[in-house]
Amino acid sequence: DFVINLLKHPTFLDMSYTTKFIDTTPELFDFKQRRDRGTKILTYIADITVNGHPETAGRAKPLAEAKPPRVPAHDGPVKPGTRDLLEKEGAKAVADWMTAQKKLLLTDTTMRDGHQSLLATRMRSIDMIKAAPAYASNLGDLFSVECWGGATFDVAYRFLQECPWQRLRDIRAAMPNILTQMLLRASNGVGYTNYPDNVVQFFVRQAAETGVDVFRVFDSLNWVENMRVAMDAVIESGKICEGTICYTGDILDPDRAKYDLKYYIGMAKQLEAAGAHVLGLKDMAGLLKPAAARQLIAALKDEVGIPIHFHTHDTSGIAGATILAAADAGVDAVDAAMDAFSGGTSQPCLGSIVEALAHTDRDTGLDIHAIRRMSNYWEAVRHQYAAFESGLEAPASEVYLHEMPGGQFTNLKAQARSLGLEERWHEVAQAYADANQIFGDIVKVTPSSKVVGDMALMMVAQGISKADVLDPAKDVSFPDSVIDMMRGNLGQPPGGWPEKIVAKVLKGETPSTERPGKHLPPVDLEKTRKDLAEQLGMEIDDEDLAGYLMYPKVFTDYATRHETYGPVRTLPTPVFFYGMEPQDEISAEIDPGKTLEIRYLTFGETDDQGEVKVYFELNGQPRAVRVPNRA
Ligand code: BTN
Ligand code: 3PY
Ligand code: ZN
Repeated sequence: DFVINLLKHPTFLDMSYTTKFIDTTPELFDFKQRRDRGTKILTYIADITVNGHPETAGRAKPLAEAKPPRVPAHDGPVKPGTRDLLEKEGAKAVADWMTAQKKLLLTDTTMRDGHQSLLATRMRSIDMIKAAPAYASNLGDLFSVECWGGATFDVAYRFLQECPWQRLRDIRAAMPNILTQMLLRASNGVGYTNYPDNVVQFFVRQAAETGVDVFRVFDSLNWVENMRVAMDAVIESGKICEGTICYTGDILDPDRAKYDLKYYIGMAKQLEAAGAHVLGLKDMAGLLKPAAARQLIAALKDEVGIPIHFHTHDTSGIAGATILAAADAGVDAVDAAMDAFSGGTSQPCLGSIVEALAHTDRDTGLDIHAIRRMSNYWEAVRHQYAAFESGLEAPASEVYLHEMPGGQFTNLKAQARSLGLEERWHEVAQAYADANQIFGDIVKVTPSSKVVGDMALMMVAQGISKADVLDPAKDVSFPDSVIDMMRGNLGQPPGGWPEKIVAKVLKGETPSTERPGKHLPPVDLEKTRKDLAEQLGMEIDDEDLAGYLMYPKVFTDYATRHETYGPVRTLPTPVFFYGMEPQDEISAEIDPGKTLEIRYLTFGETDDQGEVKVYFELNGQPRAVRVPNRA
């Protein structure tokens, strides 16, 4: 390629060529377009093998004797499931069917919240797509599989170098009978900020088309006004709209009267009136206690006509009891994670819920053997991600103090570590609770939880107390995310933002109290597509465009790296994170039916350019690639 570029170059053609020319004309090396995918993938493996993966450096390693994940046998027939009902009879029919079931319905969250809450969202698509056919054959009685949205979207592009849309499309194709489910942050899409209405609509339409069946839609301040655009878009797409309440506080505690039973019933009615097919109850931190669940679920069942789907986290260790209380009180569906991805900051244990309800009138009807076999697969998968374990070592009642979402917990702990505050974690927890009170006691879930986390870290790092923050005479410089939230850019919490803190943060600037999307001008989608296509020199389809609209820089960085490294999503997880050992051989299916057989041989000396030559066999042919030695 280099030679061809050189020969075709005008300078060479007109004979003004000198050797210096090669050094001063970097575009000669611009043969990315022409490099085949095999070479690109070898370049990636070579780089990781020589230099290591930056994200696993210095972290725990999978045990050498760990067994590779084996997908359970799945040669039985794929029985019609909830997805078939949606396709044939529509969203309302699914909701009515849910209400009519005596059994407790179950959603498996392993492919989304499970790994988001335990492994910093790092599970790769290949590990999910391999499992999907076994779900289709063996676990066709699940209500749904949560496998998309939340933090998984940007982590896929940003850290895993893969396309989240392709993940969704492949899971959908391999698991045609079970509803796929996503978590959508309403006007915040799958990002951390409010987007213009037409961006939210475009994103929802595309997600529905690529393969999402159930959209769990929530707002990070429980502001229904800010959920309508997303909810309407879901309803219009024909998919299932799960309008969702985020649970915070404690309905049994008279000191937390802001979020009492009346508050939740009021919100549930608003969501039902807004057209939700299902009512989601999202307890993102795991704060709903068993006795409170009994009251809340019973009251909601009395007051709304749509089925209720409950989601919680087991940070406290007591979430299983809450699930059973909710089941007793008549909840229609609950979320759980496969055993190996359950507990702690994740969801409670799916297999144990199935066992606990067996032979009762809420018997789930799920096959416990199939669950155990599936969980054995997930157990082996989890071992491959040892570098991302960030463990809560034991249940923690401290969650009732700080109220951090399970999905944020490990992330905030990592941020605290990077600021040198890991030893002071309990102070961070207290500061998080204080920051919540400073903002008037708000719902804390992405993105509002991130703002509270930023504030808490700032307070601990700088030794600033809640009293300091509230003292008008004391100068405090606030994190940007706090300023943004006080401006009204995430929306309004119940009762509005406390005036004093708004005045202090904004120094007299007037905040907005209107729906942020009302004032964001629509994005010119076709112009954006055209500009991006020019910038990247590639075609931009609707999925790419939707990804770019959510995360412009994350998307363009991904696309640029993709040009260099190719379809690395097809690599086995250990190779993706650790490279290969001499004589290792792997296969990577880069297209259906097109498989690369890759054997790694060795690498050479580092040359005076700081590069090493790395030797492989690709489909039996010797191949070498050069990569920089940064090790
Ligand atoms: C929350 O803030 O409530 C959830 C946060 C989840 C953040 C994920 S974790 C990995 C990745 N890295 C980030 O900085 N954000 C996402
Ligand atoms: C997310 O938005 O990613 C969450 O998991 C919130 O709980
Ligand atoms: Zn969750």
